[in-house]
Amino acid sequence: MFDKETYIRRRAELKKLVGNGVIVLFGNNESPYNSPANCHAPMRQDSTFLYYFGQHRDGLVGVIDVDNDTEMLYGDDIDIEDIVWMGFVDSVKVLADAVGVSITGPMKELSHVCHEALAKKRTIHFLPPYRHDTKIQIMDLLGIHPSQQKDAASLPLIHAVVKMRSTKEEQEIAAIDRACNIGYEMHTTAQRLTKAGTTERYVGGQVDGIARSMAQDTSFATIYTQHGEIMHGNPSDAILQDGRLVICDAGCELDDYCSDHTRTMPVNGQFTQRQLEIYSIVEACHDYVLEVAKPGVKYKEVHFAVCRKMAESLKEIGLMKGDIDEAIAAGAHAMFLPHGLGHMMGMDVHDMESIGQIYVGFDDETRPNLEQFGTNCLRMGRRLQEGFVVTDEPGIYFIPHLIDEWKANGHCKDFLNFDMLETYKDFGGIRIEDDVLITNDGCRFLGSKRIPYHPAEIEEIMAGNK
Ligand SMILES: [Mn+2]
Repeated sequence: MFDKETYIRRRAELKKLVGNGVIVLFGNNESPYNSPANCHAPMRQDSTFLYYFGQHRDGLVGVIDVDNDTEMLYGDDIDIEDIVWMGFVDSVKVLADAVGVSITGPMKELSHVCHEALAKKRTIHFLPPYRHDTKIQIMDLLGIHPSQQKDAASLPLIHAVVKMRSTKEEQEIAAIDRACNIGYEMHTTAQRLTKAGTTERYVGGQVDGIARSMAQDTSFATIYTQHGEIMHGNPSDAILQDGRLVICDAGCELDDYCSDHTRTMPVNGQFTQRQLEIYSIVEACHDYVLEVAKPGVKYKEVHFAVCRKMAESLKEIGLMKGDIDEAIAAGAHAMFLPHGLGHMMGMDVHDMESIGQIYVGFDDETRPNLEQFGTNCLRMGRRLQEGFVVTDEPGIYFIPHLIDEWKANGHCKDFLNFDMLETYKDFGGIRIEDDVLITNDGCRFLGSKRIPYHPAEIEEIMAGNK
């Protein structure tokens, strides 16, 4: 949590941007796992609530009355039974004071505030909810059915929050740098434990353990799999096999900020020539982003510059053919790279995704392409600005079902060598991912420690894995 002034300043700025009405920001509640008392731990607070109200306790709602220039924090104080089971928790008044809010009240007062505002036909701004308990809360408070809440969410509030959270403050960048250094510990642990005979689940669990012991938690469900061609392949009971590649895509949350890195390594610690050939293309694409990403450039353009570079290299080794510009226009590269180059990152690993990707990654000038396979997965397309944090995560995957489907219907047959693709069906996939800060004249990787990703470095750190 930052100092009181941070939250006071942010709420003042939000008031200016939204202009009028009543802003209601819902904190999260505990999330039951398999019974009301057995909840996911640690509790995950809503990021936007944290951004403006800083407090981690469950059951809080922040209200900013723009017209009357007042700010309130609502929540019920805990009772002695809660204290017996969970220990003492500061009163809502104390929590509010720590973030510069002077008016507090129990939850029933919030419903009076909402009903009064509704009766006076004032605008009540809220963000699209993503948890079902919050949807019920909004229905009770504002009378809007959950199926209509996404459409009823406030566009002025959405735009204001996205504008503010997209540009990271110095103290936020410092937090992400620290989170990335824990990411270094997570990934080098995976690199040291990966060897034939152990299981995906074992290594994945150790990686999670680092996040939980050195940070708050993982920032998403860890991906650690020999089936790198499955984008979100979580660890299974599969035994690591000599000769295969394994992808590790994992990050942590530390001081409420995320890391998100991916590394790909050979199970036995030594790349084969065939693996190295594909790996070197992904590595060059990953590094190329450092040369082209800077303020004023659209991230969509960076994505396509990477796709072009990748396609040229794939043509050199015979997997692609024909005119590269035509191949990219037809979407042939999505056979290998079916996702976007990256996404915003910050308090959420896919920053602000719950608010709506269309508002986070796109704007009036840069619209998404929802028609073309692969291109429709871009999460970030708009012009970069100083202070943005995005991921740089190119990959090359060989997805057997996709190869079969495109081969059967002849999709992009002028640009793909299906006979050669047939021989790569057992290859898996490769992705390399780092987190990038856009600076005033270019960009830099976040985190002071680089997780090994050049082939010689990976082979070196894995040399002792016996
Ligand atoms: Mn990512």
